[in-house]
Order: sequence, then C-alpha cells, then structure tokens
Amino acid sequence: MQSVGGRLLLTLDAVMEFPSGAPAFAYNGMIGVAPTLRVKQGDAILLTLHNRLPPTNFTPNAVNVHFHGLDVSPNTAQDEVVTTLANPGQTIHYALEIPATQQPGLYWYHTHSHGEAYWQATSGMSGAILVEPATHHASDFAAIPQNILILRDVQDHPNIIGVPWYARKGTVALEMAAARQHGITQYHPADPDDVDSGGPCSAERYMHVTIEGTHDGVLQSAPGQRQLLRVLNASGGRIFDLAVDGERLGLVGIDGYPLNAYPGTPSVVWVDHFVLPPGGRAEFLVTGQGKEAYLRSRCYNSGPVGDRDPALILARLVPVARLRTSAGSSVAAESTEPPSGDPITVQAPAVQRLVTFSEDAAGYYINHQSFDMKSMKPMFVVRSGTMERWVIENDTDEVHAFHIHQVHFVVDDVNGRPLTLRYWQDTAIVPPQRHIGRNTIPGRITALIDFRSPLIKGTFPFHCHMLDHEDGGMMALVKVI
Ligand SMILES: [Cu+2]
Repeated sequence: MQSVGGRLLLTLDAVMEFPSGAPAFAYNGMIGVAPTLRVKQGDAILLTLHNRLPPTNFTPNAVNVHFHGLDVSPNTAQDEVVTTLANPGQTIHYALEIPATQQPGLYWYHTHSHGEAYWQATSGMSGAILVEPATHHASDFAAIPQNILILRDVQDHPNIIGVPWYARKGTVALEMAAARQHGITQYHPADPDDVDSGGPCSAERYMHVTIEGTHDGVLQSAPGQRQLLRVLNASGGRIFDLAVDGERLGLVGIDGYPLNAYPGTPSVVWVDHFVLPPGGRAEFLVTGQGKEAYLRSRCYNSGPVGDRDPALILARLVPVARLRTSAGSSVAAESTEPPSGDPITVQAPAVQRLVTFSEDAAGYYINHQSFDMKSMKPMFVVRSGTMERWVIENDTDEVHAFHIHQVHFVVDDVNGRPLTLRYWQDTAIVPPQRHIGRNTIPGRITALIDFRSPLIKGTFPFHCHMLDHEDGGMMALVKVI
C-alpha cells in the first residue's frame, strides 16, 4: 500500500485462521495478509485495528501494533504498546505521524501484546514499512532494482492448539539437510556440529523459516548489475547470518537508517556476511555474477543454551540478461547511489546506566525484575534532549537481542572491544557470558542512546527481541521527560 496525499489509510483485522486456530492479520478479507506500507517522510499512517479473535481460556488474544524503529511518539494513538490493547471485540484507531526527518529505509509493524508476542509473531502477525524520501535527490537509488524480503519463523506444531499449520505467504527456506536432498551441497565451510547432532547448526524442532518477497524462493540477478535487498528479520527469535555465495554484501542501511547517518561511516560498506538479530533490518547491495548463487543464512551459534539457528538456503539468485527497475519512476536523474543520510552527530552521554539480562527456570529478567503488566513504573527516567550510555550485560549462556522503542543507538563496544564499524541501530545482539577458568564474565555491549528528539516524550519499553524472552518478563520501561 502506498500513501496518497500524505496519508495512508489502512484497516487490519485480527482473526483466527481455520483450521489451525492461529491468530492472523486479515486485510480486505484476505486472511494472512499484512500489506507492506510505503510512505514518505512526514506522512501519517491512519490504522484501524479490529480484534475479531475469539475470547479463549488459554490466551487473552489481545492485539495491538508496534511501529518498530520509527522515531514517533510513544503516546496513545501513536506507538503506545503497554496499555493500548484491543481485547476480542475491541477496536484501536492509530494516527501515526512519521516525522519529516525520519531516515529513509526499512521499518516494520508487529503485534506487541506482552505474554503473547512470540505466539503472534510466529503466527506471522507482522508487515514491512518502507519510508521513502519526501523529495527525490539525485542520489536515492531510483535506478536500482530492489526487493523487500521478510524472514519469519513459524510453528508447524503450535504449542497452544496442537494442530499443524503452515505459513501463509512465504516460501519455506531449506535447511541444509533438506537442501542436500535437492542436490544443493555447497554451504558455508562446515561447522562440525552441522545437522542432526543436536548442536547449534541442527534444525530447530517444530519451527521452520519462511521468506516472503521472492517468487517461489527465486530472485533474479544480472551479470554486473547491482540490486538492493532490503531484509527484515520478523522472526520470533531467530538470528540470521546473511551471505550470498561468491559475493560481498554492500551494506547501505541498518534498522532503517542509512549507514552514513553515523558521521564518518561510508554510505556503502562491503562485508562477507551480516548477522541480523530478530527485529533487525539489513539493506544491502549485491552484484550479479552471471551464474546461479544462493542467498543463505550461515549457522549461528547463539550460546550453550541458545536456540538453534541452523544453516539455511533462503533464496536462489538466478541469472537473467537485465533486471528492471521499479516501474513508473519519475526521477529525472536516476541514480544508483545510496540515499545520503543527514549525519546525526553524537554528543557526550549525560548519564551511564547498567542493564542486566538474566534468566532462571521461572522466567527472564532485566536488572532482576520481571516485567509487571500492572505497573507503569519506569525502571529509568531519562531527560529529553540528552544522550545516555547504557552498559548492557548478559548473565546467561545464550544470546539476547536488546531493543528499545522510539529511538536509535550506536554500539560502541562489544565485550570491551571497540567497534570499527559504527552505525545507528534499534536492535543489537548481546553476547552470552563467558566461562574462563573459575571466572564467569558477563557478555557486554555499550550503547550510546539518542533521546534528543522532542517528539519522543513519554513512557515506552525496552526488551529482548527474542519474543519468548520478552513474554517471559525480559522487558522494562523507560520514561523520557
Ligand atoms: Cu533474550
């Protein structure tokens, strides 16, 4: 869907899909459809959300929508997710005002009902939002063919109802064991524990990954021609280590922001692979090689007790003579240059805080507290107009994915090592603790968080974007005054 005259009007229903019993978005009567929203900087999204799910005994079936990554107000009618909930039979009207200064790139929307977030995400209740520049500049990628790809993981034996069901729109990604049956043998040089061993590279039981935005898992490529792949990790908790055979990825945007929105970072950075946490987006260029290649996820080891993120074939890049650019482009000087972000300079942090992720048999915690739905008491009160340094520690044996609503941050260092490539992001991997001799050292990242937008005052969450962890309590509130 495209905005018209600065407004995008949308009605979504939350419905129960038969016979699976899984919750789903419905759009224009089409069950399992969550349209991609294309808007311009400064536009409004007017969303009416009807909850037509049945009341049940096993889950509240409440829904709402979080506009992930957008620099919008956390207050009612915009991106308020803690108290704004539609129970079965209720309706929410959203009037979201996207700032004119929103960085152009890939964002997304998904339900955010605490306690049901994982179930709803792994039922596919999410969609993409693409923010385009309000005015075209010479350098805005107008001549680059592009695809939005949405990665999801879905439960094929849902743990609530017990009836197998399958993803609606996506093409199922091939795990390497299955890929070998299709005669696909090349994959990233092996992790020794690949496949069937129970190690991190073996398949997750009862879950499979889908990719939306391809034609039956096929993407075209043309020799020497660049294209832009805009990839959204809409899974409930998977990590994808993205790579294309024989090619480097030309990163141009992370989490909606152009790479060069961080001062001094180039507009394109070429990497061999990119690790995309759940909730994150990566936008990158690939160049056709004139032969078939695979877009894949390499196996990712998320720690001794982490979920399995096996090697996957996501899509097949098939050579054609020439790729077409988007139809109807009216740009005078079409460009293959990435959009130039207005650099956002950092300022010295006003405050340093410690955020600790932990877990035990009973649940998941931030600073040893499990999120309490009945309390709007913020863990931190932040002064608007400042930046803050948050040290985020992981006292567990698995990766977590730090996400904060409304704002972006820059990761300065990981486990004490300063990063050479810095960029604005809204979701970041926090590595697991390490056991060295008798000592246990927490995993740690340091994030410089930008609370300077005058639009962002109010109370909003930060949490782990492995949504089963969020549901289990790994969420807290920050209040910006
Ligand atoms: Cu987590």
